[in-house]
Amino acid sequence: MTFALDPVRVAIALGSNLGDRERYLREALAELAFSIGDLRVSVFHETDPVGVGYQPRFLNAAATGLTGLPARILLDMLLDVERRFGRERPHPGAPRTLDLDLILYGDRIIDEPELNVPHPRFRDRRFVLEPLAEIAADWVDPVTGQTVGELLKQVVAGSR
Ligand code: PH2
Ligand code: MG
Ligand code: MG
Repeated sequence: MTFALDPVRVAIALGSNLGDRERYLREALAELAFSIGDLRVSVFHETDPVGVGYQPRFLNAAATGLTGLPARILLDMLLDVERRFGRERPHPGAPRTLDLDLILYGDRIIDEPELNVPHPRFRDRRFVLEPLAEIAADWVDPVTGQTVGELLKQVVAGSR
């Protein structure tokens, strides 16, 4: 058991805007359940694409749960699931069958190549905060000290 750590609560954002979006999200959640226990899942939100030009609408969701995987191994697992669901990366921001972003890893702050947790842009993204607040409104962002619920309120206020 080289990699078994004390379980850490993690938050993952899911998105899809290509193909059978709902099926990709549902089946991705089933994959996550192999490595993440006590999985809690938001409802699926249909959202307008943000910052990627004209594209199909997204289906977004959030999930939280407990895992013994180190952050790097968890990230590799997420990327592997994306690939197995047909994710291609022709250019940054391209439409995707499945995007799985590691948003929070306990109260840890990680700044490593390809591994930045909390996710550096999640505080500005209503499509992440709205589903996440359904299941983890009280989670405190270790960088700002604000809860997910507070971050959502700010984003909503800013977008009016
Ligand atoms: N993901 C992006 C960029 N823009 N917009 C929405 N609505 N949903 C997303 O998941 C999303 C996005 C980059 O990962
Ligand atoms: Mg993303
Ligand atoms: Mg991603």
